Formats: sequence, structure tokens, C-alpha cells
Amino acid sequence: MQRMALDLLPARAKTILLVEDEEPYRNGVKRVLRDYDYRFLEAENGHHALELLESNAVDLILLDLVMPTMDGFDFLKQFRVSRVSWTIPICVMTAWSDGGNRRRAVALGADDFVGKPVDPIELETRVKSLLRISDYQQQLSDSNARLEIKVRERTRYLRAALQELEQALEQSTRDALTGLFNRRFMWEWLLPELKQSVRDKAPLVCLMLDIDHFKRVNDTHGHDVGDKVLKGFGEILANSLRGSDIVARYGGDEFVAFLPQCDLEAGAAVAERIRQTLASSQLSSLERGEVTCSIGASVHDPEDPITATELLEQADKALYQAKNAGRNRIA
Ligand code: GH3
Ligand code: MG
Repeated sequence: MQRMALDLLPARAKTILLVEDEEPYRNGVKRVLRDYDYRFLEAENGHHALELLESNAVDLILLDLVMPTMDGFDFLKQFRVSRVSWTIPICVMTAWSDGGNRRRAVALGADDFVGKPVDPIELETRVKSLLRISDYQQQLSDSNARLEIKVRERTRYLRAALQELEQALEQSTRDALTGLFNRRFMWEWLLPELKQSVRDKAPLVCLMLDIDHFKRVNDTHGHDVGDKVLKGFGEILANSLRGSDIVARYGGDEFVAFLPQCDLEAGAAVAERIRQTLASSQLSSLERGEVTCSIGASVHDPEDPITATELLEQADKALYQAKNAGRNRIA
């Protein structure tokens, strides 16, 4: 009943919750405030007030302290525990003028007091000023909520943009088929790494690896199988190297690996392990050992530095020798 009647009032009307066990007193308050289009909710005790607050938006609470079942103090204790409740001002109506009770009420969350019996001007002015404060608070919390939504939207947008950027960055450094680094990244990585090799006085090995007669794989088994063989070889390479090494797809069926802090002898051992692993692997629908590779090795000697191009050319030359010497071998 009460709600239906309230809904007929203008939308902007303020709602005052009157918590008071004596009906004549509630009527007295309403009479004093009748010239304003306030909506009133009435509760006879703290329990009833809490119930009403659960399902109604309230702008101000006028609270009696002495009530049966649940008095004003207990109501304050229960109501002020939720953070939302702090935006609703509470004005205590009391005949008590002693400091102890007032202090206690304020400590429990009361904001102001009006005396009992009611002084019309006091009540009217208190109510108006508290409602104004509640308005400010409402505006503030509305704009905070709007801001929060904006921040959340912006964060979501930035996260998505960052993810896209990371993906683009990842794609720009990786070969799409094998997931290994691409040639561009290889150059970016290699140039400073050669300088580091000089600073560390540590050699760096370059391995140029190429699948033997790969054209035949494509011709005999089809391009898709060829792709799977390339991927499989890429996995063997990635699994055969240390975390500080890098491997890139140099182009077609040719791959390049760099092994920092590694001399030619150790590099050749790694190359031999890769050769053997591939030669004993079964890739895609091919026979075990059907795919082999040739590997050319070169080394960057920190005592006698060469350029990145020279390092790659030397490895390429060695690879050519391995091919000419019969393939499935290291040079
Ligand atoms: P060699 O032992 O001298 O290296 O002979 P090869 O047949 O491996 O060498 P060649 O350079 O003649 O052939 C490489 C082939 O690799 C030719 C090309 O069509 C194929 N190829 C290049 N990129 C891809 C790719 O991404 N997928 C597939 N399936 N084939 C590729
Ligand atoms: Mg080849």
C-alpha cells in the first residue's frame, strides 16, 4: 500500500524514513514537513526500519532512540555496518540532552539531532540541510560510479589493445608455419649478440641447417606433408637447443641456429645430435629416417671478430660442402 502511494509522487521527491514507535509523534513530524513533497516511510521499531530499507531507496532517516523490540542504538549498530548505509544521513530525535547518549549515538553512526518534542523550525532546517548533504553525496557517488564504468571500459579496451599489440609483435618476430623466430628477428638478435661475444670473450657458433632433397618430399607426398615435415624439424631444433640459443627459419627448408658461449667443437656436437635425432625420427606420414638434413657450422671468434654476414656466409659455405659430400652430414 505504502509503496503504491509513493510511486504516484514526483520522481525527485525525497524519501524520509520515520522510525518512531508513537504514531502521534510520527504524525506531528509529517505535519511540520507537509509543505514539502517529501515521501514518508514509517517504521515502529528498528527491525521494521531495516526491513523497509532493504526494498526502498531512502534519503534521510529520522530516528527515535527509545523504541520496543529494537531501539535506536541497536538499529544504528545493525544498519551502519554496510558501507552503502553511510551515504544516508541519520538524524536522531531525542528528548535526552545528556552528552553520553548523544556521544554514543554519534559513535554508532548518527549524524545530527533534533529535540523532542519537536520544534518545527529546528526539524525543518535540520531535515533540509541533511537532505542537501545527502544530495551532494549522491551526486558524488553517481559520478564515482560513472567514472568507475569509464575506467573499467577503458581498462578493457587497453587490455585488448595490448593483447593485439603483443600478438602483432609476436607475429612480426615469428615464422607462421614453424613458430620459430623469423629472419628479421634473427638479425635484430644477432648484431648485439656478436658484440656481447666480444665483450664476454666467448665464441658463438652459427649452424646453418637444410633438409636434404626436401623438394622430393613435396613432390612425392604433397605440400601439406612438406609443411608438417618443416614443423617437425622445427620442433626437433627447438628441443635440441639451450634456452640461451636461438633458432630461426632462414627461408624455405633452411634454418639457422646461434649458440652463444659455445666453441666449434661443442657446436658440432649439438649439430650431430640434431642430425641423428632427425635421421631417426618419423615425421608426418613418412618412413622413419626418410628425412635427413645437412648442417654447416661456423664460429665467431671473439679474438678475431667477423661480421654477421661473414658468419652466415661461412656457415652457408660449410653447408654447401656437406651437401656436396653426400648430405646427411655436418661440415
Ligand atoms: P637439397 O638437398 O639440395 O637442399 O635439396 P632440396 O630439394 O631440399 O632443395 P631445394 O632448394 O631445391 O628445395 C627446397 C624446396 O622447399 C623447394 C620449395 O618448394 C620447398 N619449400 C619452401 N618453402 C616451403 C614451405 O613453406 N612448405 C613446403 N611444403 N615447401 C616449401
Ligand atoms: Mg634442402
